Amino acid sequence: MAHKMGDAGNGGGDSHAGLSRRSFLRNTVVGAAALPLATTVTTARAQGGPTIPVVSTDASETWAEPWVWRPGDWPGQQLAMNVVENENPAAIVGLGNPGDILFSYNGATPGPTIRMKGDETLALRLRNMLGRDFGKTVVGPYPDPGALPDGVSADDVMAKAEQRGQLREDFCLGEHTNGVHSARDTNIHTHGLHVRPGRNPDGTHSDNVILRVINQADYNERQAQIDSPSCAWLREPEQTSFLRDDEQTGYADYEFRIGDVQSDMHAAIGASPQPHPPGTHWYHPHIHGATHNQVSSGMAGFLIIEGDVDEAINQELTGTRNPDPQRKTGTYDYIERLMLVQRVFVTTVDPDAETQELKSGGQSSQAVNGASTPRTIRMRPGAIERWRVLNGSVDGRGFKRFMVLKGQFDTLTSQSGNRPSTQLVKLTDPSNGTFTPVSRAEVSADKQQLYQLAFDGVTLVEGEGDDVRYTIKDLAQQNAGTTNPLDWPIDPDAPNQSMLANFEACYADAASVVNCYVRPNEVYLAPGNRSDVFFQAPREPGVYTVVTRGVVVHADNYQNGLQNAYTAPNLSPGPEDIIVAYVIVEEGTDSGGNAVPSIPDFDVMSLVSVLPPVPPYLYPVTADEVRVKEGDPDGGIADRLGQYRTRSIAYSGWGAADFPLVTTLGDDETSANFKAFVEADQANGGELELLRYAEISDSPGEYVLLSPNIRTMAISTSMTDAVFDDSDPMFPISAAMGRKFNPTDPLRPRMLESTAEEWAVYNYSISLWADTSATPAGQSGGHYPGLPLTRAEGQARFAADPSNWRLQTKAVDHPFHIHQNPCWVMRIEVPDANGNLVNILDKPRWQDVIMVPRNGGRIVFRSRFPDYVGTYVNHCHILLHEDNGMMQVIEAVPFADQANYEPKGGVASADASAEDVSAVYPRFDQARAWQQSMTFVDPNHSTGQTYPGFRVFAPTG
Ligand SMILES: [Cu+2]
Repeated sequence: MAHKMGDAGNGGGDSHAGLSRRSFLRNTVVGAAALPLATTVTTARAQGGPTIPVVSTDASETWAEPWVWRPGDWPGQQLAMNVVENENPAAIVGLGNPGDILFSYNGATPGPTIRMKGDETLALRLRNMLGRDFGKTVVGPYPDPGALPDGVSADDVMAKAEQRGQLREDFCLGEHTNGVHSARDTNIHTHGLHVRPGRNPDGTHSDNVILRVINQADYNERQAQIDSPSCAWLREPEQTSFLRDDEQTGYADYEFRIGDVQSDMHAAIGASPQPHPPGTHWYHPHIHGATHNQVSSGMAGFLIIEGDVDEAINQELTGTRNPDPQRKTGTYDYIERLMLVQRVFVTTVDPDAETQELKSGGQSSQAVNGASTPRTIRMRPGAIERWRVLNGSVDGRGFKRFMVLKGQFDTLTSQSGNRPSTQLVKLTDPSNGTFTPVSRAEVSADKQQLYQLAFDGVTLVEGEGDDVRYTIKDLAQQNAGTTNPLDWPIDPDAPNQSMLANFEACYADAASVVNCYVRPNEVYLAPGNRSDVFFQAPREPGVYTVVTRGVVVHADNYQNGLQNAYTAPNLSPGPEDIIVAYVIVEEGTDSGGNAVPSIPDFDVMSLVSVLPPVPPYLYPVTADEVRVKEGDPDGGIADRLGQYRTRSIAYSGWGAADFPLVTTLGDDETSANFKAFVEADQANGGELELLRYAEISDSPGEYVLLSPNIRTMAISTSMTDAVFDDSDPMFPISAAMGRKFNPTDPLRPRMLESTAEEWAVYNYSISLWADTSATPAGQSGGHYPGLPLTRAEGQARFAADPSNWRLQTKAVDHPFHIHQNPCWVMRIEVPDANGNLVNILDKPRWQDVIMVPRNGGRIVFRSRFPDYVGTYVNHCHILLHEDNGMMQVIEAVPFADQANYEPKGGVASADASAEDVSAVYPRFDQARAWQQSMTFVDPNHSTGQTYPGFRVFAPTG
């Protein structure tokens, strides 16, 4: 199976008339930071120069969506989902001819759109038609090859791993391996569906994300190479086949049976089954180790459940309950459009391959429905469209703000260090094609009105008690009348400095935090989020631009870049904006060229009155439901009656590039423990030498702790036992320690079926600050001893010494995603500069992906666990974090004594103070968060690997 990397660089997709956009950009703004606002960019057709295309209002509509599969149209038939690899990626013809995709469903991206009713069954056969996997993956406590100090080479580390039998070939690896591996295994997950996890009673697969469908070539390889160290498990006497229990070769049959939601409740009251609520969901591979690579290569598609909400809206706007959703129908030209936005479109996806040629390194770009050039939509003034928007981005920079802007905008890409950044430019003189860079405030002023119908596939719900109803949100009213500190004016003589000041102003107080995150007429979408919005074409004809703007407060990268810009002025990374579509608004004509009557006025908010009743399944989860009551299955267990079922877990850890430096030097307790750890190890033969720490080349006998090959991201299963075991300074294991994915984790959360729980999820990935002027003994690359300071303290030190102090170890907001059951989210709490938590959620709502803010941020939600028992997962939807082990198995259990929630005397609420919520769910301080992020258990290694394996304490100073 050969994949030609040589073709990767010339992928199409970006071509406009004349030079490609990319080459234009390279020629124009390489090395530039934000363009000075006075600069204009002209199409310069007259000079024969490169161009930005001007959208003509005469242009015809080019909007395109994948083909549609409706199970109801094909009774008894399976949808064929063939996972194929492109032998010659440059030749692939996807919907938008996106370039060099490597893997796809049926040869195109996105995959087919599935539209089904809430009581139907989706049957599909997933075939893995990929070739043999080339990958070799290090399993064990090895350092990241890209973050080694002087004197240690990646080859040394790999040789050591090979010698110890820990450089494994992917065809024998399984789901227990955390890290990037097995690019050519696959499976499928229905993101957002309330459906049975695992298998159906008849053995077909339902939403089974533990299943691994391996390809025939790898299966053959296992038989041919059974003596390989990688396949030791195959030689165990009890192993009777070439497959693990959770593996299948070649294909798998799935049946997603989504009717009969809340079956227990309906059986109990003698009511008839209830269909799955209608909504915008999606499907994508969920194969641990390769999820990031497969989803980012375009393996994703819409999964739309249709039902009463849609029929009511259709009836009102088109006069018929079931029009073709892809055709303009009725007085208002009503149509649905599907928008799959992906920030990164990875074109080559086998990074663990043996040769550089097969590794990642080809071009990547953004894509909308698989197309990397924006397409056009035509609307008549007053027309109403429903857009189902999916943020299918997979990475830490995939947080997006969806909006529609008046005018034609385009993006200019510049190269900042090794990462591209983009800046919006606006067409300011159509007569000569002049585009002008625009400030953030100017962009905000061009935003058009949007109405939000649903989030994460659930129609918005409001009210309480007996008065619960569906609603629509007028996004013009969302935090209206405020300004975003990020939009404040920029000093043209010191743009980076004043942008940094604006950034810091976001965290000054509670109101500033809210004003930065919650903006009128836009929808904040973390990777994996969906939102349904109505857009009503303005009365003013012209070109409008649908954009997803990058979120700069999602991580420390932007702040860090602005700080660096003090000493290297051209390195300010910009946000990343994606042009989703151009909307040409113009009155229409008939085939004879005569004007047709204008569309009459319609108040979109009036649709609220036609929305159907809310099914009990989507009623807000009350505190009373969370409380253990008499007659409940767990009511008879000692000390449970009257208590609330609660749970608190924490996401934590850092990327390898940001790992703080830890050495045996110094006289703090960590250094002493580290020293003792090394000596004990050496006394046992020094087995771990080079694996996760290395001798400092100019200081024999002293050691530096290396960043691990897999990211340190992990999840703790309980905060109850929130202290390290002090009895053993070497291996402090506790439930509060971060744990990497283990499909049979004995400490997994267990929820009692048909009850509700309240969860608090913390993010203890924290920013670390360092004096980067000194090169500490044991220095390794850009790694410094990082101090866990509050944002205010770090900023004060930076202000006092901007040449040297930096936010050096960067943290990120983790998008928490849970399968099977949506969450009634009550709080999303962002820490201000002093660490005080600010709830940015104006009203509770249903979600299945929830951004958990870094630096000790918190979300609080309640969830019901009806209908299904069995294991499923929660995980970070930055999918590389997931592949690296930031995933946790959870289980809905049928018997009360199996549940392991934490009974508490109180719960949180949407309007309680953050302090009151913290009294229920105690927070870690920064020093404890540092410990949490530094220490995790990886059960994939036979010993139950702990990292780093000795007690660690945050540095102070
Ligand atoms: Cu994450």
